[in-house]
Amino acid sequence: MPVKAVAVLSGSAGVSGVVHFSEDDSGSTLVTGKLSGLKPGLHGFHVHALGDTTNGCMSTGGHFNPNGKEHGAPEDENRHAGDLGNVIVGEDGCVEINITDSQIPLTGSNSIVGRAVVVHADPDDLGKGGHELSKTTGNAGGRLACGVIGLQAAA
Ligand SMILES: [Cu+2]
Ligand SMILES: [Zn+2]
Repeated sequence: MPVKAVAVLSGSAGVSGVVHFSEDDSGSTLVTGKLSGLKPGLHGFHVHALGDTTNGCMSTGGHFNPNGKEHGAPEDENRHAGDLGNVIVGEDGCVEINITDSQIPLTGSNSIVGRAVVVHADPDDLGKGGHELSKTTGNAGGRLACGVIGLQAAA
């Protein structure tokens, strides 16, 4: 039976969404869902280390990084486990998410359950922007919305 999880995102300025996670037999996790209320274009999209929203998205910590790596692109060897790159928002302010990633399991010691998913104000430069924040956050700007990743009943 696949393990499933869900995060309900909320935040400032009417940004919201629901993101679903499903781990397959190979250990990869399928990430699907929809976000709305965003400015068209690229927005950084990450799993952050903590499921703590007591101070809004600010208290979700840094990017989930169990292996002590630098910030990077999803396809990079040297990346945080939580680095899911960018979502590309359309003119209607919405984006349908469809990502498969091997570093965000829902089981085991590196499980992302109980952590948070965050969407940012700006594009993630994937570690290559040359900014002082490129190697830690991708210089993706403010945290517009976030949600804690919680277990969901298996289908
Ligand atoms: Cu982030
Ligand atoms: Zn990162």
